[in-house]
Amino acid sequence: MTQLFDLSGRTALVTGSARGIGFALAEGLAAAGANVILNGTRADTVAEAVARLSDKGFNAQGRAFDVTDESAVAEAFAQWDKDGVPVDIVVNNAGIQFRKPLVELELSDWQRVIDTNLTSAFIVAKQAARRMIARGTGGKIINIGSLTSEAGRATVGAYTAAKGGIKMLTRAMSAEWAASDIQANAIGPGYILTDMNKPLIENAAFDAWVKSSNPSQRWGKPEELVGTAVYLASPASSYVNGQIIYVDGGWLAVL
Ligand code: GCO
Repeated sequence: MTQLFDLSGRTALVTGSARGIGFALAEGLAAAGANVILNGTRADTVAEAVARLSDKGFNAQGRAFDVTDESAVAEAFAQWDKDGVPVDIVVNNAGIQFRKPLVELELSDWQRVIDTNLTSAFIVAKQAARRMIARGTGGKIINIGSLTSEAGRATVGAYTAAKGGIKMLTRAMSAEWAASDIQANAIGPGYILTDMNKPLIENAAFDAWVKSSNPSQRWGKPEELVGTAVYLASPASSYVNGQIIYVDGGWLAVL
């Protein structure tokens, strides 16, 4: 039974994994046996995160690159080709938040959010899927969505558009890649205790809203996303495609 969730011998790339949800997912996949590749924009924070996992005995390496830069992503995959590192699992986690009403939002800020939260998932998964298809050994794509993949929240319009796109891009990936035994799915986190959400956590009214809006009556923890990520990264989900699994305390399930 444990083989179902065993990731031994597989390599997982987690984008935006120097901290927060990405780091928690990388650690969880490593604990399930995967070799993990951490990513972020800064070499120093990526190296620190790799050291944290290596100190725990996990097989971790890192590469700092901008996931919105197609040539940098292609270069990273070319290096892994040279190193004989087959990326079997991709977690498209990299994301930023920018809170401003749409009528005040600069196009440049809109574009930055769309590029980081949506376009990067296309850029990275394209490079990975090309190799998975060529190898003929299948693969796993796990895109990180959001409650805003389903519902809008005022002042996060670009993020909402990107995360809605993540849900549909996941389905598009399934349409094209499932026949190559690549399962593309998504995780939709609820409100999670992360640095990105610090301004919200510290806002008493917002904190009260989060607690009153989901039946679990609390914020989620990054590590509470790990089980779903291991499931979607493992043989246990070999016939699951195009799904988004909400890990949100029940928020979207109740009125
Ligand atoms: C916000 C938050 C949300 C959460 C998460 C909810 O400003 O509303 O940043 O976007 O991070 O995406 O699922």
